[in-house]
Amino acid sequence: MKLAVLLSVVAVCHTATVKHERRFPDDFIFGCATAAYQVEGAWNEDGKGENIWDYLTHTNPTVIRDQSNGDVAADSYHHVERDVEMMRELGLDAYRFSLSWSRILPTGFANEVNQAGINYYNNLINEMLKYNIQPIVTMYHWDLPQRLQELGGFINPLIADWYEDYAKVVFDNFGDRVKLWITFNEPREICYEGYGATGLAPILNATGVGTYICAKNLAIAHAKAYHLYNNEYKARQGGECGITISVNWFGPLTDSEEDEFAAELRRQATWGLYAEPIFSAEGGFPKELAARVAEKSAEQGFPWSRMPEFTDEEKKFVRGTSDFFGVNHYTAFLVSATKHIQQHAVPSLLDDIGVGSYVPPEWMKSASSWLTLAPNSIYNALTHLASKYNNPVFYITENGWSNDPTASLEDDDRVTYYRAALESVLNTLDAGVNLKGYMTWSLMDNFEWLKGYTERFGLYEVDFSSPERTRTPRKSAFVYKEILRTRTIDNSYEPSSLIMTIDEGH
Ligand code: GBE
Repeated sequence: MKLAVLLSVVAVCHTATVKHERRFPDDFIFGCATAAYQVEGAWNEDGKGENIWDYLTHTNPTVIRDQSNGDVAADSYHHVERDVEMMRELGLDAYRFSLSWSRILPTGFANEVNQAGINYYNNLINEMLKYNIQPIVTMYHWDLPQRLQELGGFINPLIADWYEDYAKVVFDNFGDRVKLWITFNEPREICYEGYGATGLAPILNATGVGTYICAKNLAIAHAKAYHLYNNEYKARQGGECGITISVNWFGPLTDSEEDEFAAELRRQATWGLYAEPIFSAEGGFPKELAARVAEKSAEQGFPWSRMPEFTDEEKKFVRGTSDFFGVNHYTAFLVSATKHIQQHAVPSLLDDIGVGSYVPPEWMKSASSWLTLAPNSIYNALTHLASKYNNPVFYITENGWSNDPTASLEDDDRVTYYRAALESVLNTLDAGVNLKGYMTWSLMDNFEWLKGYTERFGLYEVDFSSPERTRTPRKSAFVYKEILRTRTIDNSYEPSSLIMTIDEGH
């Protein structure tokens, strides 16, 4: 296999001592990402409808660590010019943002299109294009219209039709200028955290059941939007349509066969569940996981497996429906068949796989409990995906680091993280992986879901106590800018001041 050959060549080169400068290709796309609910604010302005995050934060505020919400957030709805100015300051090639479904379709359905919502995104896109910044648009980043949730959300198979109707409105209005579409951000977080646990809205906690049903319905919804684009827009608009899946790395704790299998089960349960139906040659859910859930379901007295099946027709409909593989990557975990095992609800996805996971104490810690700096984890995740799925086009659509709201603007931990991550990107490119671009999470501080404003991911700090939501670049912003400008990583680079300017040509 071509990739395997390339991988062994790289292994040899890395052991050699010649230290020549490694460059990012000129056409490699560098950007930053955000999401609608996390930055926009204006939660009920100009005709926007209520979504599940409006509903959750307003009716159940104590589930948010600081009892905050995204009512105003970074107020990006009123700061298009400043947001684009930051992109120019950094010299970004692209900016990834998401569309708020209920801002565009206040009822959730396509009976009523909110022109003010369309205007907001038109202004943003047009302002970016003035400066040659490419829009990468996520069509769904977790903010389902509340009415659709009341009708079952992703547990109702009709979600696929509702989503297709929404997709049509989106392609009709923005497809003349948007050439990179992401149908869904992170199905695992939507389905597992939202339906199978209590990590994200709608915190349904239907453990062991909700995740799997959602995963199937979401795959069909994604495929419907893909086929719609492919059949009715692509020839005219010439863009690409894909999906973004969160792929952290799960390696075995030891090299025993049991630990390797445990890691494989964990990978299947964490991202294979969403990737396999779309990117594998056979389609459908991952086999070992499906067998395990069927077995557990039978033991537990269920007359059917808690994991639904795809019919042959559905498999065919879903398979191959992504022009690229969008990867959100943050960290890694080591997986064991016998150690670090915890008790979980029965039934639940974690009980179904029954493996332990471990994070070595020497991996640098962020402000988020789940996020450490794991060595070369981008390389580990992407080379694995590339050989598993025949090296499709990849974009890293998120990668980032959190710190405390009180941390100084000199965010050396984030600088360390980004330099390590981008070294890992270079290793990945050297290995022959078809990786075309990289986006940081995030351009600016924003509403971090259940963690509210207590964890900050921005290259720009946002002052949430100022009415203007003043944005100030952190040291990491200058370092990222320098990497983009030079296309290389210089570990000794120090910004001479934290005063930002726009370079010529941006
Ligand atoms: C991405 O998710 C999201 O796309 C983005 O919206 C988000 O802001 C960004 O990452 C940073 O989180 O009790 O702390 O372990 C963990 C990445 C909740 C995956 C955090 C939800 C990581 C999924 C709960 N996780 N996130 S706990």
